[in-house]
Amino acid sequence: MKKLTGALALVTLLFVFSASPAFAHTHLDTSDPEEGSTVTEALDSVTLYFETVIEESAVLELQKEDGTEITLDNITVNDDELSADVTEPLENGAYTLSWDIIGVDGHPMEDSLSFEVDIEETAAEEATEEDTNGQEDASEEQADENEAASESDVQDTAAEDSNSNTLLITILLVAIIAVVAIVLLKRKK
Ligand SMILES: [Cu+2]
Repeated sequence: MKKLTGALALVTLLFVFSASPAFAHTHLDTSDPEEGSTVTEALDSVTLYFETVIEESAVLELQKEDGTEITLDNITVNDDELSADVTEPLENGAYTLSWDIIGVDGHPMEDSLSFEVDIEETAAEEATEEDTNGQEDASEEQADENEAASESDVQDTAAEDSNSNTLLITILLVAIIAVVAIVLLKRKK
């Protein structure tokens, strides 16, 4: 009887560990800009990072607080990322970025986040000056951006790897505990 109870407990444990992460809805993980943040430099793109891969058919919309729709160009799905270019300069104010995606489990998920744009006028003037400095600066900036982008990709991949490692280790631990428990129960007889 004791043996049966122990075995049942182990099966339950295994089930709980294996079932929880894989079958959840796909929520937003992080974003750029983040929910509730204040953007102080010209915003030229928005990116949403989801918990899982999403389907290509994603919808992404940007709205100013007064309801004005801001045109988003080049809306792109890349595995768990949904991004778009913001081609017109954003006036200072509050914005809502909303999405309608289909997650890895086939469920549609609709949500939104808010952020504020607050760019100082001097910053805007500096940006204009930079533009007149010619193409060299622009290409340097582009190179920096590319570098930053690939660095964050590497970090994302590393984070995913460590997540799945944690899960594997957990399963392994539970399996070891199961074996030890079974051996102990057999000895007690
Ligand atoms: Cu779901």
